[in-house]
Amino acid sequence: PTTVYLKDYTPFGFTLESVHLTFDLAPETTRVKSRVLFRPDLSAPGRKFFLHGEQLKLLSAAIDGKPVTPVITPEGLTCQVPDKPFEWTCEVEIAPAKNTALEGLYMSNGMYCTQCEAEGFRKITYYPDRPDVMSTFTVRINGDLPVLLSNGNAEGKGDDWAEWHDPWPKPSYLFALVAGDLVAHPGSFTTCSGREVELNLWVRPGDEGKCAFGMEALKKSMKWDEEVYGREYDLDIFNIVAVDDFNMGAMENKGLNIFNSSAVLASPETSTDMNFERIEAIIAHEYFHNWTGNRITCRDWFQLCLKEGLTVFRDSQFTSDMRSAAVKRIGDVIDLRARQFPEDNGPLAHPVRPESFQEINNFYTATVYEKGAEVIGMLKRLVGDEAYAEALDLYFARHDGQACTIEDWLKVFEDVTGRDLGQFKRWYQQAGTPRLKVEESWEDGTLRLTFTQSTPPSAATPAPLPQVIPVAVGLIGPNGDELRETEVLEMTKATQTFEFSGFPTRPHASILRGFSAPVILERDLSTEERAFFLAHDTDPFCRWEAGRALALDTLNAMALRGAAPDAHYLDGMIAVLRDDALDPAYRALMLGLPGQSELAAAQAEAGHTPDPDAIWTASETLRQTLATRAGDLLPKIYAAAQVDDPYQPDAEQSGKRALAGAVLSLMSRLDGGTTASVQYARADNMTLKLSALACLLRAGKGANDVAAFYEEWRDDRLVIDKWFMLQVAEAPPAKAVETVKTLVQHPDFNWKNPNRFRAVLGAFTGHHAGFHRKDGAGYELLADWLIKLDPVNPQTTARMCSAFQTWRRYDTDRQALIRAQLDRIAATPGLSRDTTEMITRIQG
Ligand code: DPP
Ligand code: ZN
Repeated sequence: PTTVYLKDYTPFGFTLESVHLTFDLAPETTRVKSRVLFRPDLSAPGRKFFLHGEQLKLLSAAIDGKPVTPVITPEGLTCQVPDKPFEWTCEVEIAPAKNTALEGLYMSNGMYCTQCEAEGFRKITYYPDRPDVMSTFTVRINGDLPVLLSNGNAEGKGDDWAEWHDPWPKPSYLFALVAGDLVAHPGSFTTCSGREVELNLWVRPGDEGKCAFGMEALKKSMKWDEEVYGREYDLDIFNIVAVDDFNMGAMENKGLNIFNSSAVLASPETSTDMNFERIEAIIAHEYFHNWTGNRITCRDWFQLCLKEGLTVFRDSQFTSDMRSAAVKRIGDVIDLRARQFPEDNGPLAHPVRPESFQEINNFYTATVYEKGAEVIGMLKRLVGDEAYAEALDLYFARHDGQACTIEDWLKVFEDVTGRDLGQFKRWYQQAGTPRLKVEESWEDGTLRLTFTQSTPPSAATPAPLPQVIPVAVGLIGPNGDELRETEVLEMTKATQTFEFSGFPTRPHASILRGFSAPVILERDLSTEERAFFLAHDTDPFCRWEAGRALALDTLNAMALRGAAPDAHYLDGMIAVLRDDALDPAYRALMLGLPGQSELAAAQAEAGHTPDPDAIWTASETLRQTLATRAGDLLPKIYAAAQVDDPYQPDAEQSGKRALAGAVLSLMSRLDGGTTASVQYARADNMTLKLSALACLLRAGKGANDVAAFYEEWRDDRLVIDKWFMLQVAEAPPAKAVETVKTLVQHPDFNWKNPNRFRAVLGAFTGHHAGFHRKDGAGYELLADWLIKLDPVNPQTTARMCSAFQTWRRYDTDRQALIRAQLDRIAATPGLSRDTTEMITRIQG
């Protein structure tokens, strides 16, 4: 496979004046005609007329009406073209019904749909399929189907055709087409300048009742982007379509967003509070792309974080405004540590802006998205809110309609603030999570904090240099009072000391408030000191973090040395449980334990070899001990956290249900599931149903309810995904492999559907002790399924390979077992480029 490098970027050498496409839809023989006006850029002498195209049957091609015979390779075609503007026409045939990879034009439940990001358009027709080539599109769809959609505004339609025109120049990855038997949930939005926009959420008949929440989320997003970023919508119509077979969450195609149905359809009976929150965020995310991604796009795919980091940052601001900022921040940190840290500290480590790739689909990663968003958060913290707003205004004004780079992005901040962001740019260029060590000293009324940063070298970044690290620090007195305003220390060197003077007694330093930088903080604190922060820190993140650190320490001591559960942790949690003044959602987060994979990472970081069974046992023991200690307290808190009002998926009610769920899971360890049974029987919403069913399964009592649940919901794909997922997640470690082996025999295990595949195999890779079974049966099972899925859907296969990325953490026996599976996958004849690249990188 060939490797593409950032440094090799060259412009296309032709401008596209316009694009006309005509689709004659048929499942196995769709015809696509294209007519494109090319104008050669005469100042680009080395220009080469190369059009991408894969798996296409070329029927005819012509330049200015004269037939031509291009040279065709598996990647595309080349052709002699004139040194003056010309019209390229061609016709190809494709087979959407045979497209199981779900890239390009494919079919899902009898409906035609597309996914073109990153490089799917080349499976639709021959075209310069690169994000820096932008043009206006006019699309004619011929097909005998009730609904025919494409980007932009509707130009006309008849019984079996429709025409669409998108006036905004766009790259091909934002092209979309949808055709099928769909119904609309309609809505409308009046923009800040008074334009009426028609809104539609298109779904399959039967799903009409699951649209209202998504539609409201869309309107809120449109309003928020006007108010906070000054961004107005720019077409007469905005369509969202729900699709069951989709590799990702959703896609921001201009004026025609396509969503995985799991990321848009919701109702109280079928969706959990977490589903609702995620849907609200994804709708916002895709909508926000209209400006950060579509109006201003990426010059090449190395710049993916330009649109994704910024858009994730924007959607997290939106969620913070709609719900609780503290809860959102903590949730984001949990997610970053669970998904991005392992990537950044293993064989798949890459910079936020990678410098090479073989398959770009493999770089839609937590590093590009979530670390990319963290980098923007740091930038905002460093320059301040006002300068951030000014820089964004300049970014939109200066680059509207362009395909840009990280250099363009940083330049607007430099121009607005006069700062040199040369060193800050390393956040985009260097892989690896910086370790930030802090040492404290106290003398004559002065507290000195000495920070030392170091980033472990990786294949992607063999010699990391010091980065700019904003460290938010607060100082707290012995009673918990704030002694001074939180200050953002700006660390730029490898080692740096900051002084705080004039205190009669030694203050407590609350460090990395709000998780002000995506680093691993190394700080030797006594258990007493952590307990102090857990009780007194006024920064919600640091307070939560203190509890987390206590949990981590005690779990590691239990797993590694057979220690008893730490009293400070238990006392601290009892105090949290009792503290009615705390937001229930926050209390629920406090009660959560670090993930078992996170514990394994922490042990490996400290030079130990993690034992998945010991980690599982320690986690169970600690939960059981906390439940016993809390005892009588639990039913009272559970009762207080009940919601009497009709179900709403808002922050307030969700927070109460989250707390009730956390408490129920403790109670079930004492009452054997009695309370959970009652909750399960009474629940009128999926959040309460699922939290109860999980407790019953853990108590070994859920078999009948699981069977009844299936009968009740067998016609609802999204609920059945949950049914599969829950059984895997709640299986005891020794039974996880067998549970998966049984579930894949189920007639509803449609493994070609990415959601269903992930519900079973994805949940399995998240079951730390089950997946890492000592005899390697888990590794073999996953490898079997990856080998089976790869020829059908390389993208989803490649993504799931990352379950193996942490293999060097474990003992030599497990390493050998995993290595054998990696070798077996790598040796599979015809393995896709996607999976080959992932496995090769993981092998290291
Ligand atoms: N561009 C898409 C998104 O992140 C990727 N599927 O929203
Ligand atoms: Zn995105």
